[in-house]
Amino acid sequence: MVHHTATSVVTIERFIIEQERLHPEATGELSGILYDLALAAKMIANKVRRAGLADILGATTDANVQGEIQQKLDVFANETIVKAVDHGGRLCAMASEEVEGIIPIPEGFKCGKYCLLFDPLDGSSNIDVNVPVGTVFSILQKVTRGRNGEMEDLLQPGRRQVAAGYVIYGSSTMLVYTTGQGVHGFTLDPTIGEFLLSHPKIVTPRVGKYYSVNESNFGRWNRGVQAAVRGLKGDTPDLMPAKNSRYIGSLVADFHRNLIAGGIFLYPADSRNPQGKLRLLYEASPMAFIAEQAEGSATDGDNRILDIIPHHLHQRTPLVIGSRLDVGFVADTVRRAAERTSGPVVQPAL
Ligand code: FDP
Repeated sequence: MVHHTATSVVTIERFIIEQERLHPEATGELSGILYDLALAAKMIANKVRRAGLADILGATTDANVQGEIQQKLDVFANETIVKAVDHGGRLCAMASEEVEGIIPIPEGFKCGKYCLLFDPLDGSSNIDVNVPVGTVFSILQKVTRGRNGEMEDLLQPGRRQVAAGYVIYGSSTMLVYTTGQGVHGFTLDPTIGEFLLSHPKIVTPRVGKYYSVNESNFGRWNRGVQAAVRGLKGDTPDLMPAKNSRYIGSLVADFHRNLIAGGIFLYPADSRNPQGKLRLLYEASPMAFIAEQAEGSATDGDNRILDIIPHHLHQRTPLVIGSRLDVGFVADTVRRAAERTSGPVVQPAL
């Protein structure tokens, strides 16, 4: 990694170029996708910031593929990202949380060797109330041989990601990403329109201050999850010191806070959401890559998130993610409870 002095101003462009130089075999295609995403992020940030002023709020008539009401800003964010990346000749297929099937590269444009999966505006139920929202992205390398990317290219386990990141549209706009060389965060300086390196080499604390979970689901969780959350609140102080609670209900914001300050985010399965609520490919997998690169971890309770083999684009998964020892505590507690009710479980705890 290139070392910068505390006073040097490093734009995201310069940082990406410097990282690319560390890989003589790099063709610059991945860097190109990251630039394009940074541009899309600036355009979305601009719109999100004016959301309360412009007449853009309110639901469109389409219900998206998840059956939720789609906000107009989701549609804008989705189109902005597709238009920013579809013509660059670097991608062969895309998939979005807002779109049911594969988003192909339009005829007439070159196809490249990467696939992009993204959640254009996560936490969108929060837009109306001025709570941070985010964009999440994941980049995979194509494995099939034809011109166009196929489902097989998109349905790869998270450990094959070549890059992942998110943008948080909060009190400031930040872009945080990894290409497998640590996690780096950039803050948008709105006066010059550039993302500047503000958080090089983010390492999340091994034990966090916070736990983040929607506790209104408590009565719908299994006993193991209930015991784990009680433990996070201080029920088993010899195993886990009590934590403070923070829950925004916007994954990117909850994850980002815990990444920096240390903490654990959980969205377990419950009786209403037996597979959990969050999407494996657009949310859990990219966040898990970032968490692991920051020395944290991510599990569905039994399996490392990055090892789960996806079967369909919009698959959901339970998610426990964040500081390594906290995630281990939850996985152990859930596993012990499962053993008590149904005999030993084969998967090792994290
Ligand atoms: P939202 O429904 O607002 O789009 O992925 C969906 C998500 O937000 C996440 O951002 C967030 O972490 C979670 O759902 C919140 O769900 P609950 O409202 O059930 O807590």
